[in-house]
Amino acid sequence: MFYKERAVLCDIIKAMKFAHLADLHLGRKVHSYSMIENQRKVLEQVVEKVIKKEVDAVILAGDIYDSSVPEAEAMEVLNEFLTSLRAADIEVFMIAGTHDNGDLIDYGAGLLEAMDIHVCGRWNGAMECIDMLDRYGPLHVWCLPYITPAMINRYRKEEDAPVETFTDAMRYALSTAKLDLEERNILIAHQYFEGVTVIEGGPEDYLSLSKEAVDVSVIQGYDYVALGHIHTAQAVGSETIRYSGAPLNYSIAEIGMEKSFTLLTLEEKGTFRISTIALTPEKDMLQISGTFNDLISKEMCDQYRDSYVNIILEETDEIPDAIYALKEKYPYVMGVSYADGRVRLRGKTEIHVDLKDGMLTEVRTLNLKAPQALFQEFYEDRTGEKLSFVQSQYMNELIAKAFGEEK
Ligand SMILES: [Mn+2]
Repeated sequence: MFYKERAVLCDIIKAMKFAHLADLHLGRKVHSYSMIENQRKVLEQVVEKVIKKEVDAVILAGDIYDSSVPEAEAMEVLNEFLTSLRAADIEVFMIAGTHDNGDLIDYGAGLLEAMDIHVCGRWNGAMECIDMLDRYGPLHVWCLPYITPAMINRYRKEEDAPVETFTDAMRYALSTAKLDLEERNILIAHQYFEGVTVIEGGPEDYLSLSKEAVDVSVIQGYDYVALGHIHTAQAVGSETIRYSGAPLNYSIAEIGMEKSFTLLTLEEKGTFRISTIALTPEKDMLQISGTFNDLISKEMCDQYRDSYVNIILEETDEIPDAIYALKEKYPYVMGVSYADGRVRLRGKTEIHVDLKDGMLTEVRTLNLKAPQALFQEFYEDRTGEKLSFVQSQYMNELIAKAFGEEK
């Protein structure tokens, strides 16, 4: 058993107040634009708000970084955030998510622990618990980093059958926590639970999520469950099992959605208060539309130049090189498409697909190659192999279907 046990005599005269955040994705690039300044600013806003709300502890429920090899500036932003929280005497609980490298999150864990920053990057065979105390008695915070069946099996005992599904993995992980149901318990985790709302075309990888689905009924006995992984704030199964959502929008599909963090006050066992605190991004993500001439007008450019914009062109005819002209006016253009949703492929058109976000970001006419030939080249570039006969036949069918009469 690997336990971290510690009694914290924290502010014994009042109820504990937690701010629950997740999915910071520090270092995230959206359509190749760095989000780091926006992230720095939104975390400054979080610090301001948690101080004002007299929060005792901040929970970061995974996906701290966007990458398992975060860039220096992403680490710098996390460092600034943690330092500001500690300067305000706020404790921190932090677990690793799907995007994080657990070993990296665990780096310096012992030193951070001494600073009241509790990190849990790796599954070590049993749930870790940090014990706290307030005027209502003991409060146990259980930390579970993102787990997969393979990670669980690595640590399971000889006599245990290997777990196969994510639900079984979660059930097993939770079984290692010796819960005292008379006392208050918080769980921090980063998994995908069945029944949550995921935005189509949003930041989460839809396909891999469905393989990871966990049945929410495996969670029993916790007074609050602080989840990460799904970027839209929501409760799942019960009011006290919640995703805080990400603090910023990270995809076009999320445009117009409000971002927030969750504020939790735990009083005596069974009594709690939950609210959400809205966050305002320094640089907004917006959708703007108009004719090409509207869009390049001074008024529109002045208004939206500093925002991340998804542009909808209200034109029936194609404007050659529209994206380049628009990129000059709007430095943070995330995508350009036509209002009728059709991709113009008159003649032979080169298509650029930003695969990271799985979205079509550019269409430009170069009178070069047919889509079939372009896909062939793209496939070869990515895999180093040529399409097989069956594969190219399949692609031809798909392309014929997608582009229909304009083929
Ligand atoms: Mn995430």
